[in-house]
Amino acid sequence: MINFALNQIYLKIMEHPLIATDNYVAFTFFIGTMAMMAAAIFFFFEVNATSAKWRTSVLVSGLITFIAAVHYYYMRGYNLETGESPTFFRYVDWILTVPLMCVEFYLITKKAGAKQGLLWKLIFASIVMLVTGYFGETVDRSHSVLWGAISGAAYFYIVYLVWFGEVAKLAQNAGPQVAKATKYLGWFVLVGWAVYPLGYILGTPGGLFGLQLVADPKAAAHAMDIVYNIADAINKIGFGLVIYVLSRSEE
Ligand SMILES: *C/C=C(C)/C=C/C=C(C)/C=C/C1=C(C)CCCC1(C)C
Repeated sequence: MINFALNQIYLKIMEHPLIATDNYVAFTFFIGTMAMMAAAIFFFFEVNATSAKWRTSVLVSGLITFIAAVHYYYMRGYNLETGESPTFFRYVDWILTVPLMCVEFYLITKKAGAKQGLLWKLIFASIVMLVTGYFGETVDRSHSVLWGAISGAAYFYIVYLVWFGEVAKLAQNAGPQVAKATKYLGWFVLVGWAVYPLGYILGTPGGLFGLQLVADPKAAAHAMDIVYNIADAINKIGFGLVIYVLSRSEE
């Protein structure tokens, strides 16, 4: 059954044009697809062996990587066939997966009394961050600095909640294991997620504040895709693994 499914996936992948060995963009899309698929399968299979207390958290880790795997599979083909950045589908992926990553903060601090209000704050901030970022990257490129700044403010609000705000305080009361996991997740948000604004700057024509990092717009778009692809794999799988370790560290 699984063998058959994997075979079908393999055949589907092989329908697409071959990846040239120097095509790093398509290559990172390919590796991204595989990594996300493997991670999703791992988390899904582990759900049953997880104590009831953490089951939803591990399931959400599986959903995050599964949603990403489907998008990466699509983006890989899109990029190979058109040579373009699949910006729209990248943002569709983010708008589904980033709020789910925020849900993880709520789930692990719920036992310490996290209220639904916190969940909505995190989800709302992540949606503002992504929608304004999308505007700056596509619809209204001439104001990409302004949109980037609004998006950045929403991003820092999430960082604030996780490091100093409600999430941090609740995590302290939820026991040492949850506190430790929240610290690790906090580092992902602070450092891992900061890579995206960097990609945004790399991809913005003319760069930011007159700082032109990559002159050729095509090369800039490629650089942005590679940066986003590597960051996605590290952030989504890493996030899931922190949750997984937490689920195994407490009885
Ligand atoms: C799995 C995908 C993740 C964790 C994506 C996260 C994306 C961001 C943190 C994006 C942030 C942005 C800014 C802070 C400013 C410029 C626009 C964005 C959307 C790239």
